[in-house]
Amino acid sequence: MFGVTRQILREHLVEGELIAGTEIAIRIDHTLTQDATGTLAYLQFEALGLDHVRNELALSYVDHNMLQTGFENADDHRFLQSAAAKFGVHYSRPGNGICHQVHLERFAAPGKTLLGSDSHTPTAGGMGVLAIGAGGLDVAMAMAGEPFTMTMPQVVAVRLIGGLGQWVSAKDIILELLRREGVRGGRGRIFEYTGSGVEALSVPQRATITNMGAELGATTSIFPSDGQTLRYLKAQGPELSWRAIAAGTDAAYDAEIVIDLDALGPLVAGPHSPDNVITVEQVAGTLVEQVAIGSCTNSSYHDLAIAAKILEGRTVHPNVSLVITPGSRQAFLMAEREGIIETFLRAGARILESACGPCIGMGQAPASSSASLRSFNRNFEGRSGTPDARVYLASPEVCAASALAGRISDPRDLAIPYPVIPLIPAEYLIDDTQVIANPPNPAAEIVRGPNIAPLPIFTALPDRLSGPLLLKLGDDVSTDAIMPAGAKVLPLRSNIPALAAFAFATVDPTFADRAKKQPGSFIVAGSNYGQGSSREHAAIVLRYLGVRVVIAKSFARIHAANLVNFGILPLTFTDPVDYDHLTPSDLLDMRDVAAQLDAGGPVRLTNAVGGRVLELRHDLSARQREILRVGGLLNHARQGVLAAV
Ligand code: MIC
Ligand code: SF4
Repeated sequence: MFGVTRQILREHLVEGELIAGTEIAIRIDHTLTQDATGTLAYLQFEALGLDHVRNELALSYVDHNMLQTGFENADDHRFLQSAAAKFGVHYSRPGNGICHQVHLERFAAPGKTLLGSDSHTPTAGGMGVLAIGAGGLDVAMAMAGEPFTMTMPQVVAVRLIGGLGQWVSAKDIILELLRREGVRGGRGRIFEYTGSGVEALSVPQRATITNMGAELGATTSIFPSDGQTLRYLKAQGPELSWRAIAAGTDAAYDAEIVIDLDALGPLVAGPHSPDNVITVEQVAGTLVEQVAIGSCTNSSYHDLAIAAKILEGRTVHPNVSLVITPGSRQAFLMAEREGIIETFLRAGARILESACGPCIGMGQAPASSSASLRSFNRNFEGRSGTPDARVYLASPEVCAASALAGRISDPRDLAIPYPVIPLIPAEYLIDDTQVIANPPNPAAEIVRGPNIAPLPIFTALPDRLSGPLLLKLGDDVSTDAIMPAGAKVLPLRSNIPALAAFAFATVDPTFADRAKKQPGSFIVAGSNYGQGSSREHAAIVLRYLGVRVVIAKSFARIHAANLVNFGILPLTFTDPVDYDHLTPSDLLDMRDVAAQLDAGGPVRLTNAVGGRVLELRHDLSARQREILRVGGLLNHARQGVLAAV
């Protein structure tokens, strides 16, 4: 018998063998897009020339671009709604909730594969779904019925033993894993949760853990489908389908990590990385001016209920702005029905709509150089919208306790008994009216406003790449640094020429101009380049600005795939010393590009300044080399596989 991961992969395997490190292709059942990545995904789907989606269930959620300070976001929503109506995609309307939360509640089904154009797609792993984040173009290909290709990861068993104590939550389990493994610890790995400690965890708790597996850089994270899954699905409505998926007792894994839940206490991730994890005691007393409860990590009905219980009958500290974002309309409606919203309001909280909101810098940027404590999953520098804000991440319990005190506080010090709230209610409130289930309608018109710019056309890879080294970066550069989001930039996601002006804006405001003037340029980075978001914009804009090669010590999985998809060559150092020798004034030259890549050996580049020869590596498959050769996946798909359709 196999583990849960391998069972689902075997059922969906189209090509290859389940041997870690080799290329496999799997059939994708469900797809998910959100608006900030969805506009490009549907433009790309349209460019493939198909009139309807081919996969079992395709969903388009609107949750990121919700501040409508100009026409742009409203135009995007209209475009998405009309594209969904044409292609036969379910459309979850703005206000219905964060994609991962709504998906878990209403559409996730154990044993399915899900590909989503958002890095937190693995949230559905809490329900026994093999759920993977990818760039929008990969999702467009899955909607076209194409299998998804990836390198088979190692499967790591995370054995949970014991049980969570009072005031300790699922967030603390994943923060503990981040503390141990770091933001690079999940690269090339899938985390499969096993052990007796799994049984007591509800589906929403499991989803908090699989959601933040993205911060480890993992391909995905998954729980078995068991009695807890059945309970959750029953509470979500009788029509939802359940099947048991358990790991065999003799299931083999590539590695094992054991976490003793009894030994855990409340944890906090400090600025500016989700793996900068310390105990709440270590950071208690830090003044906070903002506390935010929400995001796809911790905004379930239970998360809201427990925070409300802590706040009940009290008022938040006068120096704290407490903002609450219920993860979905379902959670919002239930919180309203049960008086939870009233408790929040009476405590002085500000209630936002069900959307990503502050998590992606769409409003609620904290005050200058202040600290914000959030139940979210990412705290990269500047992501909140305030460059010098310090963002801490913790459970809803720690957040609520801290909002009362005005300082980061240990909820165990609250002079109240631990609130007894069922982990899931007997019945969730079901109302699917805000999801439009579209049958395909090829005659429908796609509506485009001026913000929907045509896709840039990319040319084939030349046989000689030479150009300046434009930027030298350090380790763990996130896609938030490459292509910032936030209220000003996010509305331009469907307009690559306009968006490109903001590439690396917070790192080097001169970058976009310099790049445009010097096409054929190179970028150099340290380890884990491109961690975080799945936004393919971080690759497209660079390609649009003329960047042809990124040389890094290592790459984050989704971003490396996105670079290839848009015709940028990702190379890695064989000798890390070469990284130290490169400087931003260098001129790099690579000859016989295709032949060098095909040869499989070291890839040689000359630095025209000083004449040093660099020996680099690539781990591109034959398919990826072909994609690069023709200038990207869209060109490849149009010329090849889909041409016959
Ligand atoms: C994020 O959390 O960074 C986002 C915004 O959800 C992204 C997607 C995007 O950039 O649109 C993600 O995680 O993939
Ligand atoms: Fe939205 Fe934040 Fe979740 Fe990304 S991490 S999907 S921005 S709530």
